[in-house]
Amino acid sequence: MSEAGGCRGCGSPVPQRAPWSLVATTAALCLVTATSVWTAGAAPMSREEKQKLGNQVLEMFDHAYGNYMEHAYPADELMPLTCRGRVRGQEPSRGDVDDALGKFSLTLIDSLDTLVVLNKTKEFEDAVRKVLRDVNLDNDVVVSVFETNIRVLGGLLGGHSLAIMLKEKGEHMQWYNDELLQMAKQLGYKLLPAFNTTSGLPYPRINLKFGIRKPEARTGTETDTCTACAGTLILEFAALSRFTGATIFEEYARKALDFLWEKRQRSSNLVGVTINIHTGDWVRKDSGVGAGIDSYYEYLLKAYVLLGDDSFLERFNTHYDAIMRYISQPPLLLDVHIHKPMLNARTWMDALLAFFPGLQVLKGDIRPAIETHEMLYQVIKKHNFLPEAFTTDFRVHWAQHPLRPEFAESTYFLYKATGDPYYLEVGKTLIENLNKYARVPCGFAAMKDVRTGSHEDRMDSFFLAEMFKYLYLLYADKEDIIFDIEDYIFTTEAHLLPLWLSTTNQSASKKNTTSEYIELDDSNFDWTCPNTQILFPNDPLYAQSIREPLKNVVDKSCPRGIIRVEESFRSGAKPPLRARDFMATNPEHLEILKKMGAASSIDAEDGLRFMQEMIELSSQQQKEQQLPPRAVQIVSHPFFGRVVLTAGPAQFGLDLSKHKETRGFVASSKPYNGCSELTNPEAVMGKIALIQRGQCMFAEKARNIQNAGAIGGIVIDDNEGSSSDTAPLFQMAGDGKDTDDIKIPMLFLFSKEGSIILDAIREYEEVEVLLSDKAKDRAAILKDPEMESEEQPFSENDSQNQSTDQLTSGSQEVDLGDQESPEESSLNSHPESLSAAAADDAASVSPSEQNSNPPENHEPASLDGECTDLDNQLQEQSETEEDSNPNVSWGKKDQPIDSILADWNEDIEAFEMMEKDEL
Ligand code: DMJ
Repeated sequence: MSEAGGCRGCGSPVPQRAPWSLVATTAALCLVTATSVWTAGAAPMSREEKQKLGNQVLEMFDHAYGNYMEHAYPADELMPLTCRGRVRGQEPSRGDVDDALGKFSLTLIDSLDTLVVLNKTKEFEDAVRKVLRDVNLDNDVVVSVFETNIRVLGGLLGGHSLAIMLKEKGEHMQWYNDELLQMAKQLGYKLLPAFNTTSGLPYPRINLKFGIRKPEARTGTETDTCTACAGTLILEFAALSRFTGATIFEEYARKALDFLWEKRQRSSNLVGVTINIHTGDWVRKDSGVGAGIDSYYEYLLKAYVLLGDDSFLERFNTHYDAIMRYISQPPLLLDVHIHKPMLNARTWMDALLAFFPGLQVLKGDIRPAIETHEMLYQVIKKHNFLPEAFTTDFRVHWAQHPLRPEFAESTYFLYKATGDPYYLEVGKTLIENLNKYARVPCGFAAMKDVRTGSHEDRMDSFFLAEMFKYLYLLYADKEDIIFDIEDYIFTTEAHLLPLWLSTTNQSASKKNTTSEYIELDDSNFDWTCPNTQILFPNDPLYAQSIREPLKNVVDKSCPRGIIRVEESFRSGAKPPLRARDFMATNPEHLEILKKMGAASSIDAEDGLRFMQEMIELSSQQQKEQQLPPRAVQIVSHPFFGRVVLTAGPAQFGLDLSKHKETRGFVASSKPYNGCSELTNPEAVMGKIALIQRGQCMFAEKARNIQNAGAIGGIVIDDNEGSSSDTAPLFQMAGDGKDTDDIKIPMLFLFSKEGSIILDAIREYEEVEVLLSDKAKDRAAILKDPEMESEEQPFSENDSQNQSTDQLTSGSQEVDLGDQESPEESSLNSHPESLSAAAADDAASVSPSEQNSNPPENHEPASLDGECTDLDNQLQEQSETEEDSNPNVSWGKKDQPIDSILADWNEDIEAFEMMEKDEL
């Protein structure tokens, strides 16, 4: 333990506290001192404006939480489009994402401490009573150890921390007797069997009732886990130990961290994304600060802050140096290989890394934090949200956005560190975008595709645990919060743990076996907390000056590969062969290829990059043959454009990406399958016809409804329960003949999305929709005078009044004549048509393999002049120049070609896995 804690160079010490507590408190204090420093740059925000935004956040939270409690509780999560609870086993499986759901009212537990931060003490008291009364932790469900720890154990501990704080204040929670803590302890014991491995790294999943490896547990055969999964336990487990005196939890979490530290790649000091829990071998050797690793780093630094143990700081600093040396390429953060850290492992970044600027603030390294945050903000300004993954030239790589809070988190910490009102404006944009694009009558819906604005029937619990907390705190003054937030540390799920735990029940840290007592040298404590007096010496425009050069980084992107070529060009070396230029018929290219990997490390690097580019190029080409998803936006009362359904495109008919959207009321065709001349042309004329999938080709359906006068068509899948949440994007192909005669737009909806429209018809009769390539701005939709008079967007009582609960209750039958109406039958499958569909239109449908990762529907962002010219010069040069030294001595000449090729293969497999992996 260093004397006087780690915050050298920071403000005044807090003498009543022990040194390790002082570290945490001072770090927190350092964060807040900055608020008064800022005097210039973005215009200051008035107190009234801040209060207005704070109130808006409160109203939004009420909308999300209220709808969860009313329509979903006690289920784990709210499904905001269908306005009901998500119960595991009752919905189609979404794979790993569902491992967060343990039938333990996840959203309620994850929301507990948010209620107190938002000053909703009465609701908190009610919520705690509900948790104690209703929540069962003994369900026969296999859950993720990581998610259960950060969301449920963290949620219970955060709730307990604030319950005892309130009780001590003497007004609320007077009845509380550590019941949440007892539940947390029960849950802690349920998670412990996961650690029964030789390495001490936990299994990734556990059965809440049966534990692990018993036949009835249905888990325990996994061999790998992610680094973050094994390395994000110490805060919750140590808090549990220190609150209860049961040291075993902290011991187990420490042991897992010790093991990861031992396994770091010793020359680069980086860790991989996944590790074998039995052998400790790295399974995925790529390394970044986002998905799979993120909170491992976060917990090393925060464990130091909370527990005051210098060994955690030393580890964090060692990793941080490596990150800044290899991964940080400001403003980008790019994954590299742990063994070849100069080699990028990807050309894209994931959204989870958006937490990193916030962590850099805690570390005190503000400059790169400002840079990366600004880059991310530019991406958000372009796409309204941060897509799950985006390329180094800022194109969408994976278009989903599940309302992740990481960017809001970093915005909050940067505001605390700089006091720059710019970050208040950033928060305002986040609030506006959430209301404009994600808010639906029954909560907030995740974005299925940020480019089309379509929704997913999903509102993750972290949205309530984190997003509203950080946004509210961004605008709150000290007096707006009923306790001192600086006395707590945020876990990765933004749960609050009190800093006084550092001095309580420390025996587990004493039992720590592998980390030795070390006296750290002073350099470890440089910038362990941001001291704004030093960071912004007499220069309040400092942050702005860092941001300014990045203002156009997204619009005028210059892909990184080009930059490296530029470097090599300037140094006089021959430019490497790029995958996009490769021609199998060019002997020079073949010669270069042969040599790659067998000579100098630079050429080997070029070889690896070439292979990587080839893989990406071919997957890009595959993607380009697929059409992007489209959107069906319900614009009539009470939706007013808020519900946007993901629709599959058609390879025929009006191309919605080139034409204005089609708007119209919907009408079911008769016959519903649309396979013969319609018997109800008067009902369909001038409308958008609904047709059921099956029994004939899609083009035939399109022609029949077009002949009846329809202005568009929506084909609804007849496979009951199919949904864009779980099925790949669906394209309707033509019939192999000329389809130029089809002039109307045709879109495809899976059964779940289709039934939202059919239910709406039952309830409201008149349902108007927009068919487009991208959801339209609601303001533009509401320009329609008819609508303007009907709705005031986001009025005070907007949230509850217009909930889609009406959709699911009290159905009014619509008379559709004598034929079977879709509204009557929407919940029944059509067994006869299933086989027919398989025989006909199923054959003409091309499911995309890139459902959740649809390609960007445009050319790569154009390069600015400099890049393009340089690129051309280089291309010309590579075509004319002879290889200057064919006998060049390659650095790896003693490495046999087979082993290099094996290395390549390994890398290629890793790239392919990355492509497939969920973040
Ligand atoms: C949260 O559950 C946690 O922040 C976790 O560490 C990773 N990210 C999700 C939300 O995006």
